[in-house]
Amino acid sequence: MPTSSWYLTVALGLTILVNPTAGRLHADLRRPSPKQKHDSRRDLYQGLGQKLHDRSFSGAGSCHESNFTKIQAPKKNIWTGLTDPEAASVLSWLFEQTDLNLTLSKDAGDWDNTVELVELMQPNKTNSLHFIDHNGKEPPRYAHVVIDHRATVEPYYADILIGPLPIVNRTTQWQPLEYPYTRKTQGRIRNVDPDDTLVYDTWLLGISTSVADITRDLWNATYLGLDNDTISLWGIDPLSQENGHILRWDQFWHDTAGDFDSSTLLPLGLYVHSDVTGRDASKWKVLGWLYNDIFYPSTEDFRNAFYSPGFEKLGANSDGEWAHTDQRGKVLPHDRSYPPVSVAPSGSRFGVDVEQKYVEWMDFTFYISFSHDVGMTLHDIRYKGQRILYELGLQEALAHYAGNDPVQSMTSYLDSYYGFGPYAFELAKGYDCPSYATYLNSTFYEDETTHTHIHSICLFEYDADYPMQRHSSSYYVSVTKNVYFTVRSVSTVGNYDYMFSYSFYMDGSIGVEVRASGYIQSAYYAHNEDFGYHIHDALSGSMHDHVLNFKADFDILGLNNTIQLTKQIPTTQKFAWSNQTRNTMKIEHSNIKNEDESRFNWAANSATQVKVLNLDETTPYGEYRGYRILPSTGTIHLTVENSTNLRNAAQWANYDIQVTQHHDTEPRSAHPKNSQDVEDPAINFNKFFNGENLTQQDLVVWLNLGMHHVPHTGDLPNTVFTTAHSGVQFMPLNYLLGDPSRETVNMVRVVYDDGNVSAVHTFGQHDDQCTLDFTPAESSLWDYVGDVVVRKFPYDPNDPYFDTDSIS
Ligand SMILES: *[C@@H]1O[C@H](CO)[C@@H](O)[C@H](O)[C@H]1NC(C)=O
Ligand SMILES: *[C@@H]1O[C@H](CO)[C@@H](O)[C@H](O)[C@H]1NC(C)=O
Ligand SMILES: *[C@@H]1O[C@H](CO)[C@@H](O)[C@H](O)[C@H]1NC(C)=O
Ligand SMILES: *[C@@H]1O[C@H](CO)[C@@H](O)[C@H](O)[C@H]1NC(C)=O
Ligand SMILES: *[C@@H]1O[C@H](CO)[C@@H](O)[C@H](O)[C@H]1NC(C)=O
Ligand SMILES: *[C@@H]1O[C@H](CO)[C@@H](O)[C@H](O)[C@H]1NC(C)=O
Ligand SMILES: *[C@@H]1O[C@H](CO)[C@@H](O)[C@H](O)[C@H]1NC(C)=O
Ligand SMILES: *[C@@H]1O[C@H](CO)[C@@H](O)[C@H](O)[C@H]1NC(C)=O
Ligand SMILES: *[C@@H]1O[C@H](CO)[C@@H](O)[C@H](O)[C@H]1NC(C)=O
Ligand SMILES: *[C@@H]1O[C@H](CO)[C@@H](O)[C@H](O)[C@H]1NC(C)=O
Ligand SMILES: *[C@@H]1O[C@H](CO)[C@@H](O)[C@H](O)[C@H]1NC(C)=O
Ligand SMILES: *[C@@H]1O[C@H](CO)[C@@H](O)[C@H](O)[C@H]1NC(C)=O
Ligand SMILES: [Cu+2]
Repeated sequence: MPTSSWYLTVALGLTILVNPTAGRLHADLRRPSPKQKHDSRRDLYQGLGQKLHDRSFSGAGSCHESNFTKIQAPKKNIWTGLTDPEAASVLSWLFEQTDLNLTLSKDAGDWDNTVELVELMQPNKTNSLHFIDHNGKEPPRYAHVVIDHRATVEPYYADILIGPLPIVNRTTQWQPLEYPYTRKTQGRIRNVDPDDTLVYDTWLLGISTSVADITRDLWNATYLGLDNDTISLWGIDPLSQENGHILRWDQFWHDTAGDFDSSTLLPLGLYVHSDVTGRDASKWKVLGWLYNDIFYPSTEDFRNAFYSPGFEKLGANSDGEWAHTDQRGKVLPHDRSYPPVSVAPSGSRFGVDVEQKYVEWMDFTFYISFSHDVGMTLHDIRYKGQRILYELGLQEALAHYAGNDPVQSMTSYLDSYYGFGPYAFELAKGYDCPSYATYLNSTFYEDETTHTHIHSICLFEYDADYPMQRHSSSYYVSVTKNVYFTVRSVSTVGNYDYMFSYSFYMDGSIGVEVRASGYIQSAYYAHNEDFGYHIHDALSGSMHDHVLNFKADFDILGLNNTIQLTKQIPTTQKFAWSNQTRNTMKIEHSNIKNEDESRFNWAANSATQVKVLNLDETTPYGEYRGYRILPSTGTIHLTVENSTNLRNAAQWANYDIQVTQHHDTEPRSAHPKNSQDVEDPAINFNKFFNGENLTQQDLVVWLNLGMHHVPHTGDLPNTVFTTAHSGVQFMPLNYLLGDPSRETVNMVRVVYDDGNVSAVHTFGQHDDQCTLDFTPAESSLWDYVGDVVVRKFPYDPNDPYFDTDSIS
């Protein structure tokens, strides 16, 4: 752990890059300019920019990394979670309801009812706008509770609502939560996989024990439930639902042999099929085996074939350095020296209300919420005081695999089932985000406790490695720094790490990006060259599509918005000034009128601009004001048509862009339990499209990010964020009368003549000099922690941390 510090003298102002290995860096960057009259801020659009707050950020005059400025949110954050006492009161009330017949999670077995989730029900937009825009009263608060009903032969999940809060013992009642779902079933969704972990384990152990002689022969390994087992048996999740049957396909995998999470790289190519319909395990059946692309309808058939002459035994995938992420190979030139790092010499240049999770950076403001299913969501995103987006956040992430083997072919993870909230762990300072970033905690509910993931959301400014503007001429050069602001969280759902970044720019644009890293789920390489590359001994980089759906509820200068498409098209026409026809191009505008035409893809050759406009708001030149949506780093929709795995569970995945009229009854494009009933899921996104008017209406744009992932040797040991990324941008289009980034002082104009500089305009940037104490970030990683668990039932408000022994 490095302990030394570097001191450097810098001019106050921005986040700057320093190279600590360069030792002391004396930075006398700016010559005083003759006159600095150019720093008056003015709004580019009359009447647009009511300032929300007087910005008096700390940091001026001092030179040290410091915390954000503490500010007070203009309104309460009505989207953030329940308070500790609220959650505790809901739980204690729930356990008093005899009709729910609940058992504490820690005491519960497979045949008990448990509380799976207690969370704030996000308020309806209609009610919220009343509060945030019209000084109306705060929307009523309800708790959304999910009960896992397993004390029955037909297990199901029940979404229920409890409220309004606070709980009043005599009058509070629970009601089924039904209105956000397209399928009306009293909030009930069947549970095809009722968490009978022990029962399933016993079942799989029985199977693997029955072929222990074969696994020993093939791999010198057995799965017998002993400490020295070196293989395991697992497969598709959730289980397959066919004609009323619940079916498993499982494969043998080598266990990791080292300290790394490499098991998804170690498939062994022997698959077993079983029917596990119903909760009576004595009725379950093995339906067959698959090895080397040959199907054997029974264990006996497989055994007979295995011991017959000529049976072909295939190779194995085994753990090793190739599957481990630590440094290996020769150290590259200069690589042991400290690489450049970014520091914030004036401290953080933004304001945060930590309690309300409200953030203010330059002319942007927004609220943050965090939920079990989808992790971080941003709310009421405003620019220059005007809302741009009511809500921006992840809805669901799909990883749809394919292959000639049943485990790959039948795998389509819908990750909100596991939740992005529980897997958003602490960020590694100096690696996931700059060390000077502001870190916020996130909390989520599990087993009558609230878990806190410390420092799992980060906020930071960064100076891009390219300026946002420049121009040089024979007599001056003008250049503007590209300083942007990012809010980020990372969720590791199983083998994969998704990094979500929302970025805000000086030109008024907003970026949404997702990156993927972690271990791929690989396949055994046997006769499957059509479904992936051969990447190691007997390993296929199993092809799959990642599709991540985002909700972007735009409100451009009010609720009434219209989607206009502006197409660039080739044309042949004559003009007044010539009798010759000319082959050239022009633009053509069209509006999306209704939901019958509102599902589409990015045009080939990027020929079509997609814009959210307010047709009642024009510039003085008569152009509609709005924001454009554009892909920034490649986006996709699902390759598979009418997926056999998904049926109706992810109909949002089929197009790049889909637009609907906003309804309080359609807050989400997916339900986390859609995988439990793929034919008739709780939310079938197709049902959102019923021809409704989209002209000057409250619109929601549903956007897909993602990538077609065909892992290659470069995905070993881990997929890398550099290329596994996807993003969209929202940019002001005819929204203001000019580029708002002219307001920043972090620009320079150097005036010269014949090679002689006559003026350096720095527009009132700090010219102070100071010494920065830079301590490498690694030291703080010794403080890295996991969950902090607060028990809510039984609840003791005076001793909220008594359960700290369960810090994991
Ligand atoms: C920021 O605040 C935290 C606690 O409020 C404190 O521990 C930390 O030292 C502060 N960091 C800086 C750089 O001021
Ligand atoms: C409801 O009433 C019961 C019995 O009077 C009491 O023990 C409990 O604390 C009350 N619950 C709440 C949430 O007020
Ligand atoms: C309540 O749940 C228990 C298991 O926790 C079960 O044995 C019992 O039958 C259930 N009672 C009712 C009325 O469903
Ligand atoms: C089989 O596995 C055992 C236990 O892991 C090991 O001691 C032995 O060397 C292995 N045999 C072969 C042939 O690899
Ligand atoms: C695994 O452990 C069991 C029980 O302790 C023992 O009988 C067996 O020999 C061990 N197998 C190997 C390969 O070490
Ligand atoms: C995060 O949680 C830790 C531990 O509970 C607490 O000390 C810290 O103040 C929290 N930070 C924020 C920003 O809420
Ligand atoms: C939005 O349009 C509706 C009619 O569809 C109209 O009643 C309402 O006044 C409009 N709102 C604004 C802010 O213009
Ligand atoms: C086009 O042709 C007509 C007829 O020859 C001629 O009168 C006219 O001037 C021409 N126009 C131009 C722009 O050349
Ligand atoms: C999707 O596939 C199923 C099963 O083959 C079929 O019944 C259904 O009609 C298909 N739907 C569409 C829209 O093609
Ligand atoms: C939210 O909107 C739905 C659909 O209009 C309605 O059923 C529900 O009662 C509303 N909830 C509240 C708290 O107003
Ligand atoms: C759609 O709504 C707009 C705004 O309210 C209205 O002007 C237009 O007539 C409506 N279109 C149809 C087809 O009803
Ligand atoms: C630029 O500076 C040089 C060297 O001092 C001088 O000779 C030259 O005249 C200057 N040119 C102008 C345009 O001032
Ligand atoms: Cu992938």
